[in-house]
Amino acid sequence: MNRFVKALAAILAIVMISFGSVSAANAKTHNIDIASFKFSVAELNVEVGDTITWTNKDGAPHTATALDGSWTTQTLKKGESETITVIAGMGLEYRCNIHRNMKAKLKM
Ligand SMILES: [Cu+2]
Repeated sequence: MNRFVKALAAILAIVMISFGSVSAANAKTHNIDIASFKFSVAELNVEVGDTITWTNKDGAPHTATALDGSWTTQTLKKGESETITVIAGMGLEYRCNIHRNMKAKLKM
C-alpha cells in the first residue's frame, strides 16, 4: 500500500510539472505604446506569467503605475521601454503618475 501511495505521488508530481511547463509555454508578451498621452491598449487581457512592455513614444515622460501602488515602471523618456511580469494579485488599474488622467486597465 505504501509503495502504491508513493507511486501515485510520483505520477501526480509529473502531471503537475507538465501542467506547469504548459502554462509557462503559453505565457504571452504584450506591447503597449504610450503615444499622444494615451496607452495604446485601454484594456488588456492578461494571465499570470505574461509580460507587458510599455514603450514611450511621446516627447513627454510617462510611467505606468498601479492605482493601488502595487507596481510601477520607472519614468520612461522618449524611446524608453520597461517590462513587467504579470503576477497574481497585482493591481489591474493603472495610470501615468505624471499625467494622472492617463488611465488604462489590465483584465485577468
Ligand atoms: Cu504621462
